[in-house]
Amino acid sequence: MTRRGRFITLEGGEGVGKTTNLALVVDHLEAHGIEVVRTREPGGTPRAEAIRGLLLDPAGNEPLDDDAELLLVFAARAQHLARVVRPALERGAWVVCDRFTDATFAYQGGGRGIDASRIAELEAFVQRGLTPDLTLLLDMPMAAAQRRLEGRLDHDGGERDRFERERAEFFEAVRRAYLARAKAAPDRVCVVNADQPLDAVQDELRTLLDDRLEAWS
Ligand code: T5A
Repeated sequence: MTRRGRFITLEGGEGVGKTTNLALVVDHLEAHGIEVVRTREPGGTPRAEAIRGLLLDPAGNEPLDDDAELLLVFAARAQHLARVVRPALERGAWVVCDRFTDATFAYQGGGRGIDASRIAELEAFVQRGLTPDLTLLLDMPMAAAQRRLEGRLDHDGGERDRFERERAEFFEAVRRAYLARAKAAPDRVCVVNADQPLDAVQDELRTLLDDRLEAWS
């Protein structure tokens, strides 16, 4: 019987370096001969990416209701789990995902103030017990992450999305909620200091991955 693959997620606030470091995680696992599916949330399938568009689009004069935002996040997740994550894990591939449900507890819970018990109900309904095996939480002070984000936006010429337009208090609440999640699940969530040169962040990530690979072998 094929052994189920491992499910690894990267988390953190805006601009902490998730996308940059996702590539390192994927490369490191592939160098160990592991088949890896790289994906992201919200998104990961054409329909889930369409929902991502609704969530991130700052345009329009109709504000998005917080409950509608929460349900859209989980609608995208249900589609992503059904079409990408579960099939990959079942055939023995590992899945490395840029954000997952910790982001919902951080953004919709911490940021928007939705009760965690309500989020947990949807988590149970949509995920039916599937949770990440390992979560790498990139953590750094919000102001420094904002400077990085501005650097990237200047470089790419992009516009801030609907979340990136939030105020500082929103991002502080997101960070607190992430750190609370890490404290509550220390075996699953590893906090990585993202406020250091990229080489140092990546050394830390490689060490964490090697520890897990050894523990899981
Ligand atoms: N969301 C998502 C919810 O509200 N609920 C949910 O349940 C989920 C799943 C998705 C949005 O959706 C919300 C949260 C988000 O707002 P996203 O694109 O996944 O959006 O998230 P962002 O944080 O916006 O992604 P970014 O691409 O902006 O940030 P990253 O990926 O954290 O950062 P990255 O890798 O692009 O790096 C930013 C810049 O910093 C540099 C990079 O080169 C880049 O220029 N950098 C460093 N510079 C110096 N030192 C280092 N160590 C560096 N690491 C990276």
